[in-house]
Amino acid sequence: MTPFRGGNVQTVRTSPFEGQRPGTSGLRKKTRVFMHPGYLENFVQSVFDAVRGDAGGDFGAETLVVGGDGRFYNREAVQVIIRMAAANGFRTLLVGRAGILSTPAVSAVIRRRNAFGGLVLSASHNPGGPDEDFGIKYNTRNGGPAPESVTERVYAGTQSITRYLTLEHPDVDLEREGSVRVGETEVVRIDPLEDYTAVMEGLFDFDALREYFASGHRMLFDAMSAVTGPYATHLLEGRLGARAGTVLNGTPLPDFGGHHPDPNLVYAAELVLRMSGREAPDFGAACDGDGDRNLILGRDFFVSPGDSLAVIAEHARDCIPGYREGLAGAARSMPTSTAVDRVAEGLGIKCYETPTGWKFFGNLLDAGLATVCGEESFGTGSNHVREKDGLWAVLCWLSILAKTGRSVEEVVRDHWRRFGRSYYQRHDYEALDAAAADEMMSGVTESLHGLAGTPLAGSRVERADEFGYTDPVDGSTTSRQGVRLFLEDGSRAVLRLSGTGTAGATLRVYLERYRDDGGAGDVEEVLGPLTRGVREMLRLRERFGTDEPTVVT
Ligand code: G16
Repeated sequence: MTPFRGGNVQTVRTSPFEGQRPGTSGLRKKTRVFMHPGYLENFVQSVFDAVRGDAGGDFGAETLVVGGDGRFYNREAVQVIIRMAAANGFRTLLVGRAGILSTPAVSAVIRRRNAFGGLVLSASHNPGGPDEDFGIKYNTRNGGPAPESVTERVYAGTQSITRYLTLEHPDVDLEREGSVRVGETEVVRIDPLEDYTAVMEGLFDFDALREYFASGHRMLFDAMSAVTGPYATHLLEGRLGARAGTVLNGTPLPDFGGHHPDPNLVYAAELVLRMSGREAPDFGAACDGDGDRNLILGRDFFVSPGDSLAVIAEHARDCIPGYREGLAGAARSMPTSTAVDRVAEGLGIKCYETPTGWKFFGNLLDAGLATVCGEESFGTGSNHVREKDGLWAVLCWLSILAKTGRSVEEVVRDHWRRFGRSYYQRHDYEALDAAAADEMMSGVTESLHGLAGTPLAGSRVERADEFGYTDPVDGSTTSRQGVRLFLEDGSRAVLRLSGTGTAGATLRVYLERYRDDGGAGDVEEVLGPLTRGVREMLRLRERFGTDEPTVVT
């Protein structure tokens, strides 16, 4: 088999690097690790080798999509990939102009243009820069992140790689749109906004949203100096007529302006401040580095991701034309609040519970079992693409506000009155000593069988287990996806180690307590006993010197 065409293909000898196993969402490392000669090349070649069989042994009829969130090293990585994709024999390469494509836009391009797959260059919400983070992820033909069966093949490849293929070719000018030839491959630099905008137009009533802004409503959208800047400016200010200045930090910068492009209450503090007070706009939102996460705010009001998912599911059919047929089902990751479960029950549809990682929604969406899905990590999406989609969530909320005539806070309070409220928080303990964190998790896991009946947080543990998942579509199984403690009073605590960090270990503690009280309680108070109980049980202060989390969301 000779999978490559073209005359000047070079076969470069290489040897494996440690630690190229993709995590929750692709390979994420410090940028300097990626800049090490051969590091990116080894991974990309391992992806191509892992999926060449799915193309019938030859990429000669296939299209690959490439784009990233514009962070430091994005452009250089795109040039490396162009040469390697050409050497590996792809017929066509679709590259976002300036190397830019948001993560949901990559998914939209793959699906609309019937591509074989795509490479997304991003470390998502992690900071960017030479001393910060970089990442790469492979998406398959359905537009979604590769399932574990593929990522494990990629990893195996990285462990035995001996060569990668590239071409001698000067850098392609990424600033222009249009076609150029690299070897025998046609490289097409596309408008990063076109496919994504078309997908949004197919779902939302742009006239109704224009009317919302025309009638004087104001919003602020914080692009966090990351990839959604151009998308939001085009859609919100350009197409929907939101006033100029609606989009804050709208120019993608290689270091995100030195900020952490993670749309939560800590890192989007500037937006949170501007959304406070009686003069604040009606609606506030932010997206992360690569545009798949979202933060939703009202005036002096934060919508937790679990509530946002539940509210979108509740109103989709009545407020958004793309869902007027109703939802086939809903899905959430296991640690996500159970608020959406109650909406699903009310709608008479099924709600699936998956492991953390958007890739686990792919089969449910492909099989038509779920229409909307979401995660506590500020991710919401639907079957329109196979990634979570930050601006989609923003347009969902705008549609709900426009159609109901209610404020963000009113919409959420109505929801709590109808369904009750899942009081919810996630506590992150970042940059812990990895060995100590592993030891703690192993200890907890070993003690699970003896926990039932023990007192915790003024209640008692009813049952404790480690979450495992069997995919209802292909029967694949995934184990060790987090420890769950269910209390007799209906509260729940979940513990897991993050799969997206790049330094040490990050412990995530997810706390939830459901109350059918109209939502009037204070979240800190309602969760206080559970918070203290879990910290004591884990002996966090003793192990790590503090039991105060780095970030609370
Ligand atoms: C990724 C995944 C999400 C996951 C999140 C957090 O998001 O796509 O599915 O919920 O990481 O994962 P962890 O808790 O393992 O750190 P993103 O936005 O970083 O691509």
